[in-house]
Amino acid sequence: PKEKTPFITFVLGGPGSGKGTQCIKIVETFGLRHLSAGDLLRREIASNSADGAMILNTIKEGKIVPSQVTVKLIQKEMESSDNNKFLIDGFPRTEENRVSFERIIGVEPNVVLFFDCPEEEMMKRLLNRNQGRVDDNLETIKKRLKIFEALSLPVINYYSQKGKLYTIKAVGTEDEIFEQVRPIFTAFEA
Ligand code: UP5
Ligand code: MG
Repeated sequence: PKEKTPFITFVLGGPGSGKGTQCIKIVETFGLRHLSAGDLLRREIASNSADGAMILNTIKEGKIVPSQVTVKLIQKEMESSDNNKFLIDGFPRTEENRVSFERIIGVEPNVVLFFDCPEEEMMKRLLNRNQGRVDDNLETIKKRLKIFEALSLPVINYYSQKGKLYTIKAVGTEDEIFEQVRPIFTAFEA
C-alpha cells in the first residue's frame, strides 16, 4: 500500500506490435517498473497455480482471461513494488478489463501508449519469433488479431477520447520506434 498516487502507463497494441520490446527500452531509459500482463499470466501457468489450466486454455485460444484474475496479479505486483511508476504492458485488452482495473485499483492511467502496426507486419514478426509460445501459430495468431480488433480497439478509442492516448507508428527499427516514445516520457519527467 502506497500513500502516493502511482504514475501509470498502459502499453497497448496488437499482438507482435512490439510492446514488450519497447517496454525494455523505456525501463532502461526512464526506470519504470514493467508489468507485462501476459508474462504474469504465463508465470501462473508455469507455477501450476489453481487458475493455471484455465489460463493456458484461454491463451491457446487467443481469448481474454477473466478480468478478476489478471487484475489481482497486477495488483499484487503493484502493492509489493517500491517503485510507484508502472508500465502495464498488454492490459487492459477489453472495456471490461479497463472498468475492472479502475474499480479494483481505483486509479486511471496517466499515459496510454498505442503501438500502431499493420496486421501483415505483426503476423510476420510473430511467426518468426520462435520462443515456443503456445499462441505463436498461424491459427491462434489469426484469433488474437480478431480479438484485438473487436475488443481492444474500443479501449484505445476510449483513451483517445479522454485525451490520454499517444499513438506510435510501430514500423521501422526498434530504435526508430523508441525515438517516438522517448519524448512522451521526457515531457512527464520535466
Ligand atoms: N520485433 C519487435 N520490434 C520489432 C521491430 N521494430 N522490427 C522488427 N521486429 C520487431 O515483439 C514481437 C516480435 O517482433 C519479437 O520477436 C520482436 O523481437 C520483434 P514483442 O515486443 O514481443 O511484441 P508484443 O507486442 O509484446 O507481442 P506479444 O506477442 O507479447 O503481444 P500479445 O499482446 O499478443 O501478447 P501478451 O503476452 O500481451 O498476451 C498473450 C495472451 O495472454 C493474450 O492473447 C491473451 O490470451 C492473454 N492475456 C489476457 O487474457 N489478458 C491480459 O490482460 C493479457 C494477456
Ligand atoms: Mg509482449
